[in-house]
Order: sequence, then structure tokens, then C-alpha cells
Amino acid sequence: MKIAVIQGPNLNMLGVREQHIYGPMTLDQIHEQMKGSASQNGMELEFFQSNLEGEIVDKIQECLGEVDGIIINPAAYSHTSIAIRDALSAVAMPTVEVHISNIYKREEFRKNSITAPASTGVVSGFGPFGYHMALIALTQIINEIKANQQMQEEQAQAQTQSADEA
Ligand code: CA2
Repeated sequence: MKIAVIQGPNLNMLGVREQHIYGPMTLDQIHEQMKGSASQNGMELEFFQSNLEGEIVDKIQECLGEVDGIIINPAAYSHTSIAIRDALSAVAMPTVEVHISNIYKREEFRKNSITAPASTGVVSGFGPFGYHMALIALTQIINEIKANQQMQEEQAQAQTQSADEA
């Protein structure tokens, strides 16, 4: 199972500034921690960070057929980007949106995520642990989808077989 982890603008500054909001961990440290738990569960992670909206849109599009799911923190673009929301809707794959801070107890303009409706679910306010929660949730969702697909294939096969026998 392969998952893309997409990080939006300024998240490369984590651990350097605004530690009172986002904590002391750097983005690399968060990714190392995720790699640790992913490899224990046989999962492969691919990391991408960009400060540019178009690059994030490109990356989401590239996920199609390449990965099983997406973890995304669109950062400030969560509150502004119809382009990122449309890209997530277009690829239509299991996606968890993560926010390190609780966006609902911050400034008014952060309370609405434009991108969130294009995700399967949202984790907000648990610090870097939110990425770990997203990983667990996404694994569960992807496994359920795969199990359903397998069941449907088996049912279709059984139907073909009984039609052949009739
Ligand atoms: O809580 C989150 O994860 C956010 O997505 C972080 C964004 C913010 O615009 C969202 O409203 C909520 C900001 C990421 C910028 O991170 C910085 C880290 C260190 C120093 C400056 C910014």
C-alpha cells in the first residue's frame, strides 16, 4: 500500500518559528516518525512539500494510479484554494486532510476549509500526532475498499460460473 503525504506552504518552517502554535518538531522529524510506523505496517510513504498552489495541484493529479491514498495538509491554501479542492475531487481517492492546530479555535478565516469537503475526513488539533492518526484512518479505509472490491469480484465470478453451468 502506497500513500502520498502532501504538505502545503510554510510547513517547511515547522520547528523553526511559531513553536507556540505548531510545536517544536520539524517537518523532517514528523516524516521520519511517520516512516517508522508505516514500515511496521508494510506501507510505503512518499513525501512532497511545496509553497506553490500549482505544484500541489500537479502532485495531486500525479497520484492517480500511483498511490492508494493521500494525506494532505494544504496549510493556508485550505482556506483559499478551489484549485486544490477540485484536484482532490478529480482524483477521487481516499484522502485525509490534516491540520496540526485546531483550526476551529483560531481566527475566523481559518475556521472554514474550502478543501476539506473533497477529503474522506479531517484531523485537526492533535499536533503532529494528527499525521499518525491520518495514517491509521487511511489504512482502515483503503483496506475496507480493497475488501469490498474483492467481494464484488468474487460475487461476479460466482454469477458467471452459475450462468455457465445453467
Ligand atoms: O494547523 C495547520 O496545520 C495549518 O494547516 C497550518 C497552516 C495554517 O495556515 C492553517 O490555517 C492551519 C500554516 C502552516 C505554516 O506553518 C508555519 C510553521 C512555522 C512557522 C510559520 C508557519
